[in-house]
Amino acid sequence: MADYRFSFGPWNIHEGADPFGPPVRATVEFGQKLGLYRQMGFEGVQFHDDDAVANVEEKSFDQIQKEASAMKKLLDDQGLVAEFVAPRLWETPLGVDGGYTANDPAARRWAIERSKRAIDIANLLGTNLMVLWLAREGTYIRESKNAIEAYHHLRDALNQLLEHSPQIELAIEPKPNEPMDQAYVPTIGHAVAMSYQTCDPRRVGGLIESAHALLAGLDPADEMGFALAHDKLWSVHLNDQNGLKFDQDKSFGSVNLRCAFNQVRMLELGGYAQTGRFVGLDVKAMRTQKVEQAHLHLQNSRAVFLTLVDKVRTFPQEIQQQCVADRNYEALEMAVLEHLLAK
Ligand code: GLO
Ligand code: MG
Repeated sequence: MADYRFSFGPWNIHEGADPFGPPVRATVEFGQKLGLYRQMGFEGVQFHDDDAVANVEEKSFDQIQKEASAMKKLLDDQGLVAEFVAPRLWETPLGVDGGYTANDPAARRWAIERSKRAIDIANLLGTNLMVLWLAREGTYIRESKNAIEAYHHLRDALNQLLEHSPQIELAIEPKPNEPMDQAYVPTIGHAVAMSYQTCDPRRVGGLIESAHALLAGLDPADEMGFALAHDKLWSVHLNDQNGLKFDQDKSFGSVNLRCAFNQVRMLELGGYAQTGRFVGLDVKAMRTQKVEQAHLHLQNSRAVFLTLVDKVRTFPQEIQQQCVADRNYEALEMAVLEHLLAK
């Protein structure tokens, strides 16, 4: 049976700042973070464009090429690979009203140009995957944009990115809110529908984050099932979320083990490990954590995932089939709970 491959991004080991307080931990240098990957059983590095090339907007193409190639060498030396590159469109002042869906045409042009550079970086890092978390594509008040036009702008942007590089694959990471009041493309259903509107639907898919699905009031396992049914689950950001509040990025399984079990079950049913795609963990350490232990949440999330793989594989098939045949879902539920509770 194929092994799962794990990934995370450098932002998943952070200094503990939140909207109400400054950093509380020293910065772990990038090189030190890279050293932790293999040690903790991770092989894939997720990048924002400016994680790979700092201040990317100020650099010439030559400079970008030089720095991205140097990053590729760093990865090679550590036996790591880049899983994806994501354009970080949400920090630049020009993107204050969104990028691809901004009302200002200059902002839309900027977003597309920056994303093309991110694709170039992905090519140089040796990955075909670009993730689009559409952070500021949406509205604070509905009257500020025309959603019909916005979705058309988004389709046009996706087309331009697909045309920029023949091998790039775009995985949209849906999220229903935060930082926006209402985000465009809030669910994987929206992302898949968007893919079919583009010039090359085979190269547009999705990344599902557990917390984002929960914030939309949806079950992450069923969101994954929808994407898998369309052959469009190209990455996951596993984590957990305690109710409808800010995006918490809690450790995988830490709030709802059964929900985590079902996400793993879905990946198993979909043969995800065999695709060679990564299990990404988009988790954050609590603000209270000391710097020396500010990576435990990643290690713990991976360990919970692997334990749940074992739980899925050892769930007695005959009981499951018998209960389904008898339509005895009460018995099935008890069997699941006993299996999860057993040592
Ligand atoms: C925020 C997102 C964010 C993205 C990352 C990659 O809610 O989950 O962490 O996954 O920027 O694009
Ligand atoms: Mg994410």
